[in-house]
Amino acid sequence: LKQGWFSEINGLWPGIAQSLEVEKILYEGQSEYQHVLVLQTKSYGKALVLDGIIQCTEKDEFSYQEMISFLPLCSHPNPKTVLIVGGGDGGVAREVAKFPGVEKIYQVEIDNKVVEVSKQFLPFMAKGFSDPKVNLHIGDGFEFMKQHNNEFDVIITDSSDPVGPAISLFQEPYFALLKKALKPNGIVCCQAGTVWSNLDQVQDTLTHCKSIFPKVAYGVSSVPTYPTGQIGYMLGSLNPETNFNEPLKTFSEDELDKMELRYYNDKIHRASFELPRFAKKSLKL
Ligand code: AAT
Repeated sequence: LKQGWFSEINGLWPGIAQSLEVEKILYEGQSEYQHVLVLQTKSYGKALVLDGIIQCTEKDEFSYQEMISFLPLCSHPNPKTVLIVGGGDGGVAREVAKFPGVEKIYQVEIDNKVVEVSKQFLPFMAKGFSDPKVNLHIGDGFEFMKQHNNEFDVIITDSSDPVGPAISLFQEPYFALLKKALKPNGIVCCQAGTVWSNLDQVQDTLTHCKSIFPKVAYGVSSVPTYPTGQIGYMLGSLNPETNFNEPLKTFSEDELDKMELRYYNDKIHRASFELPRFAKKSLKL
């Protein structure tokens, strides 16, 4: 930490780094898989950092966790069984548990240390784990997927960026395994990087997804503490009739308030798939 600032310096986004002023280091340690850091920041609350990359901050995590959950859930006619890959902080489990009709939530996270540290320092997200619908399994998402067939309506890959333990979750064999693990007409949604810093990566993920799923879409939402202030979501459906642009499930203002949604609504859902011209052209969407 240079003069009390954390900078997210990484080869995935060369020459540019987000910085957060740090008031206190709450936790620092090395797990079996990665370096784990929890910071008390000056303006964004608590922050979870893995291998030097910001995973979430208290102030803006809801944008990512709500969108990666509600974009696929609202695009599926009746999601009952959901799998989350990654998401060791518990934030996505917290969001999926809110969705009416979801009966069972399975989660596979590789690093138990992330779960423990989140339970201790980030309870506003880790509370997701205490929902009785959630069954957490510690293990590698890629290996887990090999053992499951025809089981899930929706699979959400809330994974770290394609370095370290998450590399396999961005390659084509993973998308083939996702298809196998889904029930008929199942839907997937994966963290997919942004068009400003990682257009090539988004293009690759899109190509993999397209080769497996008859219907795909790529949406974005704004998350100030992710590189370039946004994050993308790659969606795939086994049902060629799926129209990701038009949510099948919409909620009233009252329902959104009760579910404590602070980012997502049906208008944001539709808008998230509207891409700037340069991105639309290079992704051929
Ligand atoms: N919800 C917060 C955002 C994350 S967390 C990503 C999680 O994926 C981490 O807990 C990490 O331990 C887990 N993970 C990484 N690889 C695997 C794997 N192979 N199997 C299961 N879990 C895995 C994502 C932040 C995105 C950052 C954008 N720059």
